[in-house]
Amino acid sequence: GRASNEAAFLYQLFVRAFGTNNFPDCSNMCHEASGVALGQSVGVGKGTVTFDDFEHADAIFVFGQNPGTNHPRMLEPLREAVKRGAQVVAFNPLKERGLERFQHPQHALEMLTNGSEPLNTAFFRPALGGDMAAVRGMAKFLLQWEREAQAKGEPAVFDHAFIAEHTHGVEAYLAELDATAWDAIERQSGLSLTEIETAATMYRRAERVIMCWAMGLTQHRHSVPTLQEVVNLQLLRGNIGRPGAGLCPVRGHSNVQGDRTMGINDRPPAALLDALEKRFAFQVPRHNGHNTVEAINAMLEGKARVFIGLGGNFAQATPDSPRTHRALASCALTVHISTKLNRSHLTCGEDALILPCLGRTDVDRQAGGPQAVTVEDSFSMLHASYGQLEPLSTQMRSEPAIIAGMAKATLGNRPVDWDALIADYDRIRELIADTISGFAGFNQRVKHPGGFYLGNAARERRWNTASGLANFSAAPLPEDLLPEQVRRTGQRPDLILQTLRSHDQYNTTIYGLDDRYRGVRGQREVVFANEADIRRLGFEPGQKVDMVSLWDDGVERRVSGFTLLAFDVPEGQAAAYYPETNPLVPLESHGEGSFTPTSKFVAVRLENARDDGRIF
Ligand SMILES: Nc1nc2c(c(=O)[nH]1)N[C@H]1C(S)=C(S)[C@@H](COP(=O)(O)OP(=O)(O)OC[C@H]3O[C@@H](n4cnc5c(=O)[nH]c(N)nc54)[C@H](O)[C@@H]3O)O[C@H]1N2
Ligand SMILES: Nc1nc2c(c(=O)[nH]1)N[C@H]1C(S)=C(S)[C@@H](COP(=O)(O)OP(=O)(O)OC[C@H]3O[C@@H](n4cnc5c(=O)[nH]c(N)nc54)[C@H](O)[C@@H]3O)O[C@H]1N2
Ligand SMILES: [Mo]
Repeated sequence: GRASNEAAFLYQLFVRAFGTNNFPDCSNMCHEASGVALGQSVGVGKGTVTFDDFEHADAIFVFGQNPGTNHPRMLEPLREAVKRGAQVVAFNPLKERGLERFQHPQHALEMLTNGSEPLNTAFFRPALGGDMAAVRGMAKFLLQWEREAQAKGEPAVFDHAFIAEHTHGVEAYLAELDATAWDAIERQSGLSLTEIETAATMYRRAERVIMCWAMGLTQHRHSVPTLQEVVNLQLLRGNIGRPGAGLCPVRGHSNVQGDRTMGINDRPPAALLDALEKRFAFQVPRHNGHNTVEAINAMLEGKARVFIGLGGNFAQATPDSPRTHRALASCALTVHISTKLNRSHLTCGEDALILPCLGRTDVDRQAGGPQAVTVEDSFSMLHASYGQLEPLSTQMRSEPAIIAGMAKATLGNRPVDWDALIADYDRIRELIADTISGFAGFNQRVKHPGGFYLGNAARERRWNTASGLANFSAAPLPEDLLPEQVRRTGQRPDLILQTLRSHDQYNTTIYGLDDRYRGVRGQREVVFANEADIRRLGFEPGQKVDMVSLWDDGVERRVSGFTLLAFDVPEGQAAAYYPETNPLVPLESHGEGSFTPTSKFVAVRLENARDDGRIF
């Protein structure tokens, strides 16, 4: 997720020339559902807004995201929005500090800007996985109001011109809204109909709405239909492809989006493969490759014998940790190209290499002089940067140089002269310009101060979908949020656990043991739970417990010695930190159509802590 565009492009060229599309990637565990859902619904798997849109929005909805810790630069635009009277509406079971702050503005003025309305912010606390039902409920209210408006001859609630000109499938969707019962919506969302009506009112009265989301929406079994429901709601009022309105999946790693654009994709689009084949003299593999979950299975089954990690901490970030460690250890060769030592380096195949590489901030000197690399941000802006720091060692190489070296040793000077590309990265960017859509004139355009905008067809209301239109999706709500594999065991979970980040970590890199906004000091092996639940289950706050997850395969998945913290968590839910809780997530528990591990929905049982400490 952090590899530059240049490194990513060379990597996919090397791997495809070798003959596979096996690109398990951090986006498989992150925003994959966003890519799949938006691709089907609006024809581009990326956000449709730019930074400027935040200044023009009348309402910004923030679903399943903790910006105070994970996207602190977003707080300022949100604050500014509240200040000028726009609405900021959060959906999050936890009252995350960065979001809650908007509920209690420090200046009385901020509270009064929205005319006679006392508050222009709201906080809704859904059940884990309950957002699809909540958004469906909002759409159902809009439909009711639309019908009432029609009956009374009042102005329409829907944007009929937009729906007629730009969308497909509205009738089926409205029929699905009618078919969805209010009590199912209430039960599954974990919200009252009054709360959903309030949210729908806030949505309706805003002329321009941005919908933001992060892992709270993407790491569920039904994440793809959940995100498509968010799109449905936006389509009803034409909130895509207008200034101040649109869709905003808030990303993780600095170049996770660019890496995908460059072709790090286990399900590559045919257009990309065609372009590669046309430009380079080799037959590209056309079969799908392995995503993260499939890659772990392939290693376990002995079908994949070599693991190469371009960054990341595969052993820790992935689900079902003991199994994943076994998968890596069964390889003939494991290779890690890394800026920092991590746990994955100790999970070795028969042969194991650690190749330390330069970071983005290090000066990268090649035969043609110091080199710049480029990244793409969440708003599809392309930027170039030169490293400024002297590398720690003269023996470290850049990511592109390491990849080119491996490629040359494996394939010889095929399909390109690898050394020549490394001498001057402009030559890599020329190949990108030749093969990746939207990159014509890359070398010239990226010299522009501030970079350049890659463009986004959906933002211009051009829909690269099969129907040529923006598609309403008429998926039913899941019958039950609890997966079949848990129901089959006949056991009721004590709690539904979500795994999340503390303030002192960046994914698997733990900087400290504090979580300042949640008031945790000096510890990470904790479970946040509602005090009523803690007592109902026969425990006391502060007591240590084991968590065992429920699944139907007879495998015991357990973490030990976690301290119960009484916290403001909705009843029935719990939260604990990732990656320590990854042993609890079954490899088979993943999103339908996205394969993303269900890190935000793990059915668990609590037991008295075993005194043998951690088993893993
Ligand atoms: N400091 C720091 N910054 C980071 C990272 C980091 O580790 N540390 N990681 C980066 C990466 S790769 C990513 S992907 C992003 C992640 O950014 P986030 O998605 O903000 O990260 P999480 O900690 O997983 O938080 C998920 C949030 O969703 C809420 N949530 C969980 N389940 C549900 C649900 O079912 N419905 C709703 N509505 N909400 C739910 C949780 O309460 C929590 O607030 O952050 C990036 N930025
Ligand atoms: N249970 C649970 N599991 C999750 C999640 C969750 O919320 N819950 N979140 C998921 C998400 S959103 C993500 S994105 C993944 C993250 O999964 P990963 O991307 O695998 O994890 P990171 O901890 O970000 O990887 C950090 C390592 O990358 C290397 N590195 C850092 N910068 C560079 C660089 O510039 N170049 C190179 N070559 N190496 C570098 C360093 O060696 C560092 O140790 O985890 C996923 N796993
Ligand atoms: Mo991520």
